[in-house]
Amino acid sequence: MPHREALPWQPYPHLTDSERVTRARSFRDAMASRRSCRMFSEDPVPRDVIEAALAAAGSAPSGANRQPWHFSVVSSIEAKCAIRVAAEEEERAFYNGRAGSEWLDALSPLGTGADKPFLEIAPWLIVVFAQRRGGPDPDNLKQNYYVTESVGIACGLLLATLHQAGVATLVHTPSPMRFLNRICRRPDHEKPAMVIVAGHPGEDATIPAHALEKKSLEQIASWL
Ligand code: IYR
Repeated sequence: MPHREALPWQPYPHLTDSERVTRARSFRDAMASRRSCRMFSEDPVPRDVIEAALAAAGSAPSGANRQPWHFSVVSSIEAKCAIRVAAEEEERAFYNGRAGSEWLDALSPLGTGADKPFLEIAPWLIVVFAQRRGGPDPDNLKQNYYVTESVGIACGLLLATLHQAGVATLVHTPSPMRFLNRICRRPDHEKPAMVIVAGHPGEDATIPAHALEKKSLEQIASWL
């Protein structure tokens, strides 16, 4: 029989509806000020901040509670440099044609290109791996479920926590990114999902105006 003990629901702190609205709006406003940062400084961010953000990510709901994620936290200059070199090689192929013109047109308002100095400059790179299979016995790994969705939710919580802590982030997705398994020494059944770059913005940091164009509530939601 599976382990199926049930514990009483632990009530959330009591709030009035008006307090709920206030708190929801305040979190909305905090998150609305998050911007993707592409120019970082070398200024350090305490490891305790990263640990707390990873713990928040690890609290995410996941398919069958399998928690199908692994976070390789990179701060050594050697590993950051190896990631930069390998990522830029893929990005050069991407921007020199592999992406296709429609994709490159979509990216042009962001002003991105193949050079990724931030991969070496920012103090932390969190390489997120999605575990297609997992479990306690490495010789008998079990299928995981809704892996992409679960990892996406965990990464959202990670980004939200870092933003709350006043740390700038970028979701970086070199394509293809299998080289990350080699550098981070992760097994083949783990698929790299994204690199979350974390640090403080550089003095030269800018935001593409395009990034401020957010869809309205009417555009993103319908009520039935
Ligand atoms: N991986 C590339 C391209 C890129 C793709 C998307 I979709 C973006 O939103 C941003 C960039 C890069 O990092 O430049």
